[in-house]
Amino acid sequence: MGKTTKTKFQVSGMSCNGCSASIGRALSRLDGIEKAEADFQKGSADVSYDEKAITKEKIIETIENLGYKVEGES
Ligand SMILES: [Cu+2]
Repeated sequence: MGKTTKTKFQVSGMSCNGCSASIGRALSRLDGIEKAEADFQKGSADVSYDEKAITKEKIIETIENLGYKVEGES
């Protein structure tokens, strides 16, 4: 087991709870994701993941493949 990294991604393009739920669902399905929660009002997605099992690039790609845009992280 690697250590858990927690990143908050700034995501634009979410307009309702359905959007944030679909991001959370898609990320949760990936190996290496421990927890993924998006919030459309804040325009953010909090993701806890194992850096050895999944890359940040893969997380960003997954969000963007759904049609949203990752603007940054904090
Ligand atoms: Cu929506």
